[in-house]
Amino acid sequence: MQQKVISNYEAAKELYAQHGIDVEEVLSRLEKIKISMHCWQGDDVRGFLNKDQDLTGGISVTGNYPGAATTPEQLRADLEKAFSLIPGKHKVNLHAIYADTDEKVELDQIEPKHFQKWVDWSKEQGLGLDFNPTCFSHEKSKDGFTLSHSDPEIRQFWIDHCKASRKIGAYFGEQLGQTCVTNVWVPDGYKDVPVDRLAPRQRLKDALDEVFAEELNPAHNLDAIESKLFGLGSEAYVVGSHEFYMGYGIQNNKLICLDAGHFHPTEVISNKLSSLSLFTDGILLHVSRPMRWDSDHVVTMDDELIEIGRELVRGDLLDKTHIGLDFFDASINRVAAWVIGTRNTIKALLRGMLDPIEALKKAELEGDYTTRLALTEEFKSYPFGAIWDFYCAKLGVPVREEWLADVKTYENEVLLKR
Ligand code: RNT
Ligand code: ZN
Repeated sequence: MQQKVISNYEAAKELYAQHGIDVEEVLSRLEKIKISMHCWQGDDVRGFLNKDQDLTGGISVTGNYPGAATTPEQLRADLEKAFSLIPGKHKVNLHAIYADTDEKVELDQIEPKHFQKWVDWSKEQGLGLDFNPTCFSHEKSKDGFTLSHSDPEIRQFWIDHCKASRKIGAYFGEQLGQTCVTNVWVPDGYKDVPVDRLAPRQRLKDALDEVFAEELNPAHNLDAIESKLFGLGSEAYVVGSHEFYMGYGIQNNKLICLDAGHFHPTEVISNKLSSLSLFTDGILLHVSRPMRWDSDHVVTMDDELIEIGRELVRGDLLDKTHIGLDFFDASINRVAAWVIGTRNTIKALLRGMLDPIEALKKAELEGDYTTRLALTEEFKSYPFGAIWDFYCAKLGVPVREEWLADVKTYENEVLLKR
């Protein structure tokens, strides 16, 4: 390890120790946290099952940066490259359309065997897997409705797809010895103001009851449900709103997924974690970055990411929170997008752990808001970067922007040749 990285670390460690922060303990805690990296940044949410279908469901990927993965082998190679630049051991989040099979299989017929290559690879790489049914980009979802569709046949198709997905999740969990989170998100909604807001929600509720009817071993699979405020083409009404899923999740013991991009512009998920934690056994996060109409920009170290990190640490919520990422940007190198978003998310957790939490809580309890603000602000320029650099070096990944050269080489040698 570079001498400079070590000496900067030692100096920073001492500064933090003066506030009672045990940096070594922090780093060993950080190392245990797994981030679920979403496979779909690697190929613009295309997948391999219905390749010629357009991306639908009210989400959109813009940009035409070269090098997108077009085969499972390419996607896995890109994921490996990204993971080699990110400290720690993590998970990959798959969607059903990423099945790796030569069979022409319909979504309601998918089975664990169609994902065996992903399982074998994950074992070999020491990774966990999470899963999602894909209720979009399909002939049967083209009018914007799936689980809440008014046509019972179409509804049944999506119910069967979600049921099949949970079984695949359970298989992942059992095979890899770590719980898989299977997250249900459906795009269902109306472009314009509906007459009947209730009936689709009633249908969604009933459909979910069917999807979740079979008990699965929670050590293998945990179910999550994800709400949204609006999508492209569902501006006026989304069936699966936040209230809908919050109610459903609490009543039925499901993980509630909070996507950072799925709320009103000034509404933040960091302020929801504490409340939800009091009423649920677990939470799933889709760490993302909303911008105007888009909910899925690459995660940067913005105020909200810092606040999410703080909340998870301060509320002691890391054990009950599953941290996933959700963004897709096709205007930059896709491997870099993963590396930037994932490193930032881990770094935000580190920053949260390096705050003088006890002193801040004490000041707040005593009504000393001056100290609270002063300490908070001073700590923003404490040398967390030196701790981060050491952590990266210790776990054998590039320090600071060194990783970029590696991505550029990969781009020239692999991505641009596709
Ligand atoms: C869409 C949801 C959902 C998707 C992925 C691809 O708004 O956030 O999580 O982004 O399932
Ligand atoms: Zn999401």
